[in-house]
Amino acid sequence: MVCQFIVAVVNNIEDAHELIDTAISTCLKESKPVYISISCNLPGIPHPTFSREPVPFSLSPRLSNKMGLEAAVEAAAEFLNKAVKPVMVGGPKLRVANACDAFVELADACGYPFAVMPSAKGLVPEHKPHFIGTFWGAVSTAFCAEIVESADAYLFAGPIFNDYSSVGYSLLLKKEKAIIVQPERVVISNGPAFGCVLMKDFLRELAKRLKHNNTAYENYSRIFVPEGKPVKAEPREPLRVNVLFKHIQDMLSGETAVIAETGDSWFNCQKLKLPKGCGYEFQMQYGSIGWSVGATLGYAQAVPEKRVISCIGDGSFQVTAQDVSTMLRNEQKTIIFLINNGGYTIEVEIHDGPYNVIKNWNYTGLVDAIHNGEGKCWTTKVTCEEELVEAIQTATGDKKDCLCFIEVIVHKDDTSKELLEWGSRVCAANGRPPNPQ
Ligand SMILES: Cc1ncc(C[n+]2csc(CCOP(=O)(O)OP(=O)(O)O)c2C)c(N)n1
Ligand SMILES: *[C@@H]1O[C@H](CO)[C@@H](O)[C@H](O)[C@H]1NC(C)=O
Ligand SMILES: *[C@@H]1O[C@H](CO)[C@@H](O)[C@H](O)[C@H]1NC(C)=O
Ligand SMILES: *[C@@H]1O[C@H](CO)[C@@H](O)[C@H](O)[C@H]1NC(C)=O
Ligand SMILES: [Mg+2]
Repeated sequence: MVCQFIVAVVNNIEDAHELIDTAISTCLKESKPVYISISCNLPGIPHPTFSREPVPFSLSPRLSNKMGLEAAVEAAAEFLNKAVKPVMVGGPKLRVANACDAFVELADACGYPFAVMPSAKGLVPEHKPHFIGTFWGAVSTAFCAEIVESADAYLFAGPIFNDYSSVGYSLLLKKEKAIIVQPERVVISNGPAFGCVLMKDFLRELAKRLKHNNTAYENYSRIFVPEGKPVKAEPREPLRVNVLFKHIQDMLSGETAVIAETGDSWFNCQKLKLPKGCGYEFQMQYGSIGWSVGATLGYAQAVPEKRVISCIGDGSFQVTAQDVSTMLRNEQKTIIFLINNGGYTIEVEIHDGPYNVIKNWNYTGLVDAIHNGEGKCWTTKVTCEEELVEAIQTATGDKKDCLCFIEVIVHKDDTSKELLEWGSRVCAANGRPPNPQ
């Protein structure tokens, strides 16, 4: 059992050095967060365990067990090389396993079509011809679930199957058909498991051993029909969400990054096609609303060369709105689309009740008040496509050096079709009878 993060509590100067070094090396080795708590009266005290000059620090790299790796690759190659139409699916743990590149190299080498689980969007390039979109059961990209679920073998790299990613436990997958690759473990066809095998090493070695097989991709190409376009809006017709996202799609490039908040934005942003180099972040494991405002602040600070485009629902924004203040203080030039549908629409589709309606705020008024004449900020409200187009032109033109906050007013029941389907299935799973004791 590997814990999710470690906490170092430094209460004595004597063990400070060891606790801090252990925490930092764990952070680097595991690619996981660590928390270091230090009593406030300790930092000023000199202590001989801290040398004046920094001592060079190096970490021994993690290594796969050679025999285990060989056995796992052998078994996986045998299993996949006899499959008729194999596919690959990337999961969110590709990131902590530092295996995103190895995953793509394997996909390139074997010719299998590849997809991502929703929480892995952004970890692999989408402009590759063999990329077939998001595998998310009944709410997958069109033609993706059909190809994955009908395959006779699939390799999942770093998946997390939970109620949300499995659409209320409704995926049609069979363990017998799967190779599940976790950061340090490989399980083949619900049978042999190989431990101490690093995902990155496994995928790289497997790439050398797989026969090229593009049957599933050819099948996909034969049946593929491009998706429809939103119905054209009438002049000054109230703005529809599908029209909004058509315009957001057109803003994306290698110089942008998308941050998607929990809510209907999960589904609308998931459908965006990311051009080469376009960043993408969202958070499905906990789905904590309000996450995106802080994530927007952090991303813009860490990656100043990209313009962040954030899609945030009104309900979520109310949780962490004050982070806009720090964005302005740090002169960030993010574009925030505040999608005001008057409530917790995603929750309405899971379980409706009067508590899903929230107090309406004057969101642009709030941001203007935070701005208070200090820093570069531009806000506007849009209610139709004409106003949206003008706002986007301004945000990417005259106001490209400003934080641009665009409040988009839409109907409370204007949702993606994916949310309706996903909500019904999650609702059914949430309402299932408890297991007998
Ligand atoms: C911290 C936290 N509180 C409550 C929830 C439950 N919850 C999930 S989505 C949601 C509403 C999101 O509303 P909004 O941001 O307006 O999105 P949309 O209307 O587009 O669905 C709530 C309350 C949660 N996920 N996290
Ligand atoms: C895929 O693999 C199957 C099983 O080995 C084989 O019959 C088929 O010809 C391969 N297809 C392609 C296009 O390589
Ligand atoms: C895809 O190709 C394989 C091999 O030719 C075939 O068995 C299968 O039925 C085809 N069609 C689909 C939709 O999978
Ligand atoms: C909302 O705030 C804007 C911008 O600060 C302001 O112009 C507008 O009058 C406010 N709306 C209402 C209804 O008070
Ligand atoms: Mg909302």
